[in-house]
Amino acid sequence: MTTIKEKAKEFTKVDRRDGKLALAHIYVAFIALFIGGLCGLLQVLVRSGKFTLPWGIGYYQVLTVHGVLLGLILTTYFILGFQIAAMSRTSGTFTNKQRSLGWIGFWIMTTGTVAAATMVLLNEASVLYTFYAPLQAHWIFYVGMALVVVGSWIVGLAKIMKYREWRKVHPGESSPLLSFMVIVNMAMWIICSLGVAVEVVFQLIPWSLGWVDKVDVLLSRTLFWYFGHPLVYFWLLPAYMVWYVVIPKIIGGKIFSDALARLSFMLFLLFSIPVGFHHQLTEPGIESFWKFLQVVLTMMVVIPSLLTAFSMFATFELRGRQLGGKGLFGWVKKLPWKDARFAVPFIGMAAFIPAGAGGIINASHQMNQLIHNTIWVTGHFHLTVATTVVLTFFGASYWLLPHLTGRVLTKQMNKLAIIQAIVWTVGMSIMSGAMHIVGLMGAPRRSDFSTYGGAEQATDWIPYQIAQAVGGTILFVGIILILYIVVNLLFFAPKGETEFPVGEVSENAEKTPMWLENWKIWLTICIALILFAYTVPVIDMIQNAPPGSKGYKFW
Ligand code: HAS
Ligand code: CU
Repeated sequence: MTTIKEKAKEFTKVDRRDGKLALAHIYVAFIALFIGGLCGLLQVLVRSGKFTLPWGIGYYQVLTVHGVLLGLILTTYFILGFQIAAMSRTSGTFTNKQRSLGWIGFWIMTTGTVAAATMVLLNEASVLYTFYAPLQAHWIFYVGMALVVVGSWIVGLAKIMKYREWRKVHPGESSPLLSFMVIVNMAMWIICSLGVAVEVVFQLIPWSLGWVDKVDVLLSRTLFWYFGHPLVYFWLLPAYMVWYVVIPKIIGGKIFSDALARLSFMLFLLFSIPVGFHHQLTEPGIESFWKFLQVVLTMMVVIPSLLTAFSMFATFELRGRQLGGKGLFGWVKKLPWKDARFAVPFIGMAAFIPAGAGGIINASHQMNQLIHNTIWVTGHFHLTVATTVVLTFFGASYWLLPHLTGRVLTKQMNKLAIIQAIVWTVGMSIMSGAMHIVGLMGAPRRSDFSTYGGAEQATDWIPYQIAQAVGGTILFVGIILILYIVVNLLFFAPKGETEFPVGEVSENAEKTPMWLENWKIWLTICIALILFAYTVPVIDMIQNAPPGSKGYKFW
């Protein structure tokens, strides 16, 4: 029987057909980055008070395009593409049947994306990326969103089939770490997106078609956040895959512990779903006990991030000392700072320290009263998803794209990639910093420019809004730079072979216990926790539901 190590060697070169499927997803992701990024620039300019949108384009229309394309489309497509490459690399080439499923899913998603985007562009769906009821979009927007979800399930099914096939051929062995992580990531996505699918199919579509005139707002938001919180971990886990599995190889070190990595992924699966109420702490109609319970579970989901921080530091320190780093911090200097594949995701990791701290503030019930619905929250998620996750995805693109296209990253592009990350960091620090501060001063999120009739408090916000515009403009320069590098890697970089780096586990690590991969146990606990956190409050919501709300179109 071939060992995992030998297997991994066999697949350093991507199967062209798998590569094409992965690339198709990645193309859509970067097109979304371009359009979504442009909208971001327009927003910060509008909010500075110095710019008005031309041709009757609405602020909320632009904000919807920005949120949907960057939060939902860029992320989902990049992740699915990355996962396809990761499965193909660590578990072997997809079978024709699995790959066909992948393509079917891709086209369903893409049809949905185009349908939803068209409705937003026609100004029929300016409901933002959370599509909160009672704002009501055109039904085609909701159908489009449903298709994106269904398509992603089919792509996920292809990966699950691949994983099962590997396990069948290798009974009694732990699956390749990266494949295992892909499956946890997908399981989380499938379980949580059931919530938004129920919301869209049973509540929003019939209501927007006029089959029913009222919608239960609280229930719809609860279903949304049952999905919306694990959604953010669906974005984060692929970044963690890069940190745990790829970065050790890039720096020439070893994975600190296979078991610890698996444990942290399983903890994410358990604790990232039953916590949606931390987005609804200020909403009436949910008894405080259930909010408290979900806040406790939210604090539990911090643990696997702390495990990750510990294990990344350990990997870095071990490698730095191996290279001769002395003293308490001498090893830091030994890390490959000039290699964009390491330096760019590292900035992402560093950003996660303040980003995560902000998250803990948000989740604390009392402090949430201060920041909820202020632009502090926008500052928080631009550090988490738009810095930690996105910079890790950019860093991964520098080997993933050439790996898939049969090209290499040149020295100049590597340099430009580091400049890109610095531009991003500067722009984001200014923009997100201003958002955090002015959020504490009460400035609202999801809001067009207004002086509120010259109210003193509102005038105090304006300098920060100008700072946001400065930061946002610098970020847009960052978007141009990354797109330049991406186009180079896709079409112009010199031909050659680039490896998909997959680290080996340290010899000192304990052997991975098999129970870490016992899906029966984990899925049972996962479902039990969801039922525990949601059953009573949801029954309560349905039984004591107010009459419901008609739809509103404020744009
Ligand atoms: Fe959050 C709102 C709580 C993490 C994204 N969050 C949002 C929204 C988004 C988002 C998009 O409880 C807005 C949704 C909307 O539109 O309304 N969040 C948390 C908590 C965490 C957290 C407790 N969020 C994330 C991540 C996201 C994300 C990750 C995307 C990827 N968030 C909230 C709450 C709200 C919220 C409330 C609602 C607010 C409201 O009222 O509306 C935690 O998971 C964070 C734990 C992380 C840490 C950091 C560990 C550090 C690590 C770095 C290691 C680095 C190393 C390198 C070793 C404690 C792993 C060394 C570096 C050196 C510099 C030396
Ligand atoms: Cu959350």
